[in-house]
Amino acid sequence: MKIGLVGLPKSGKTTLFNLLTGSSVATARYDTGRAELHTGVARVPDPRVDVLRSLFNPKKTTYASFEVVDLAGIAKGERAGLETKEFRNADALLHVVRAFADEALGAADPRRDIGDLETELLLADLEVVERRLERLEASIGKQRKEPEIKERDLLVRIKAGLESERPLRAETLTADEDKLLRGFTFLSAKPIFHIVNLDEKAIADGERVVEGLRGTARRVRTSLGWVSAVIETEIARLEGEEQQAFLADLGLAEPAIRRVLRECYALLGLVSFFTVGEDEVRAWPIPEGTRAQDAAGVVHSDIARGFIRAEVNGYDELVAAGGAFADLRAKGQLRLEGKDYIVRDGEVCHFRFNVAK
Ligand SMILES: Nc1nc2c(ncn2[C@@H]2O[C@H](COP(=O)(O)OP(=O)(O)OP(=O)(O)O)[C@@H](O)[C@H]2O)c(=O)[nH]1
Ligand SMILES: [Mg+2]
Repeated sequence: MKIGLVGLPKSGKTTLFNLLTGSSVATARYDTGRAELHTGVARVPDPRVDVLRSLFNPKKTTYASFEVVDLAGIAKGERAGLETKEFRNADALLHVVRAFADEALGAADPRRDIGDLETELLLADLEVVERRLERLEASIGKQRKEPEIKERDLLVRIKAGLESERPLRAETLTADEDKLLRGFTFLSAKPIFHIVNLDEKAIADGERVVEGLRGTARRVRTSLGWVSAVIETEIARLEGEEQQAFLADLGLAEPAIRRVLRECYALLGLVSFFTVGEDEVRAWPIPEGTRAQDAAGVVHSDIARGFIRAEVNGYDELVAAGGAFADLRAKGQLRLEGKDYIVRDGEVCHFRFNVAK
């Protein structure tokens, strides 16, 4: 799963990209004239993984992750810049909204920028819909084909929504309709997270700023949050007690980027199941509602193919038992589930499988 960073030029996208992925791509106050695309992997902090690690002392610990793609800034009216394959294929958008002061860029206005970006997404989708409708009408004019008529009617409906400024993510669609539209990779259909990039002096105000913007951001599959990217970069450079002291000075319980990572993960519709053992403790990302057999396939395609049963237990029970599976079994807390069982967030799974040689 992949999240795409969007936002006006110089809003702090690359700074945030570095924070999310632990990269160190150069950021610049002034335009370098280069439109670069960066991709990286973000690791999702999960205290449960830390606890499981302390229980099992594995050789290796692996956190859940997702991909991040960072593009050049998109100025108002320049939505052509959104036409990158990597970006069209993103599963969700992370919109970096500048709220820090910068003389060269003028006064910050997060409300305006959120509105402008939403409009660019709507207009980009509207162009696609209009182009497709023209073709469909021409084809239907020659010969009436049922699937084309169905598609036209659906596009006419969503066009009306887009024209009244309703993003596609707010549209109620049947599974069939959803499937029909998927190929278009509509931008306003992607879940979006508007993240306000605050001035370092304003972080005590973070929650208030976000609350003030609630009415602006359309609610469906839309989140709002804040970060102060530059100060977070400083926090990330510190370790242990030094970091704790610095956070305490700022009035933060943890680096804000940790919260952002978890929120991105949730926005992508991902949850984690765990596998544990002496070799590895690992969190595996799966879309919410994934069947046990498909979850097994995330670990290895052979395990999905030869799937017999999943031994499943809750995270809390395992921690309460100090990691002793024998105790869980004795208490009847180790369940055997079939391939259609829906794996839930935080469950520990052990797959039984058999692959014919
Ligand atoms: N004061 C302040 N400056 C910031 C903050 N975040 C980013 N900046 C600065 O803004 C400038 C641009 O940051 P980038 O991360 O390169 O912004 P960008 O959105 O990737 O820019 P483009 O890719 O050129 O559109 C840099 O000089 C950053 O140091 C912040 O939270 N506070
Ligand atoms: Mg950049």
